[in-house]
Amino acid sequence: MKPKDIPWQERPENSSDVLWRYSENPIIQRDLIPSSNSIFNSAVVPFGDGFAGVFRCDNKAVQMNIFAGFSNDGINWSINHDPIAFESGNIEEVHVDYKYDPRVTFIEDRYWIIWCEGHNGPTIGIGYTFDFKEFFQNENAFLPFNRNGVLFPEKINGKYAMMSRPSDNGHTPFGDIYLSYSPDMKYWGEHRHIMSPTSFKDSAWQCTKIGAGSVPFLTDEGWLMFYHGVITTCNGFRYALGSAILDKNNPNIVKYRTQSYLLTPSVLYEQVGDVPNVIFPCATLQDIEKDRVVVYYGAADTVVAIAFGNISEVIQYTKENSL
Ligand code: BMA
Repeated sequence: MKPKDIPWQERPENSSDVLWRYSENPIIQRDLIPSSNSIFNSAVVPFGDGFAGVFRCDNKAVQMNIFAGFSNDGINWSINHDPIAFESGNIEEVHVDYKYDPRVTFIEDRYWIIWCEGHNGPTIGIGYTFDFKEFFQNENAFLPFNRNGVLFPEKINGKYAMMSRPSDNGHTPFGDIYLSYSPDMKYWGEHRHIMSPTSFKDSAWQCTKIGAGSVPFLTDEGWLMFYHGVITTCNGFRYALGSAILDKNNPNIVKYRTQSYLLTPSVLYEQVGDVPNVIFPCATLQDIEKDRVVVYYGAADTVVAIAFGNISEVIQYTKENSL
């Protein structure tokens, strides 16, 4: 696909941060559609002459669901007022209690949507669309409990590859990132461990649990992805963002992984909201030729924000500050 003009703003002169926030954040406010209590943890992709996305909008009864949206510039979004209605894909009957935290990955001819799906507890739901008008749902990938399903944008060694984070039925106080393969987006296996939380001593911001975040993209060093790491504080969890580079052919091999976070909740819209102190990356847009990446993240479980970086600097930082 031809790269679009992705959103961009130069790094502020007084900043030496590897990722820097957009000055007009948040780009999506909690009440962008009439029904919404909050809009956060959402995914975007290039689509047509602009961009499309799948957005987590919790309604005013605080029911979690996913909605399609569109944008010409990646910053100003219009989100459908009704949630995505899925037809049957490779499953007879679609039964879902709730849907949240979508990611979107384009492979071959279609956009795959992966989300956290309520099915006697959270697990990984799978759907696809060709046009963001009609949507089809497939069999769930895994048994409950699981979260943070992120599909790679290319088949690896001939198979679809997806990261996930086995969990519990509550606010999971543990969690490693795993990799699973599928020949057909229906049957998943060949499960491999990718990475664990760190020790408190080594890197405390990611010592409780970690989860895959944005869809990885290929660089000269391997797959670059942004993930979330969680610390348990005396006031609960705090979610920050780090980066990792995974081996191109065997992405269960972690080549580099940041000891320091790249972003931690430190501005008001990340620190204050329905759940304070959360940065939760779910997508990037990248322009490889211009060496630019934009990270889309949910802030404080309430709004959507973006941050910018130069891909080469993120790679260099990840290599030089790796655990
Ligand atoms: C996780 C998920 C995310 C949420 C985060 C912080 O368990 O539910 O959707 O952003 O907690 O509340």
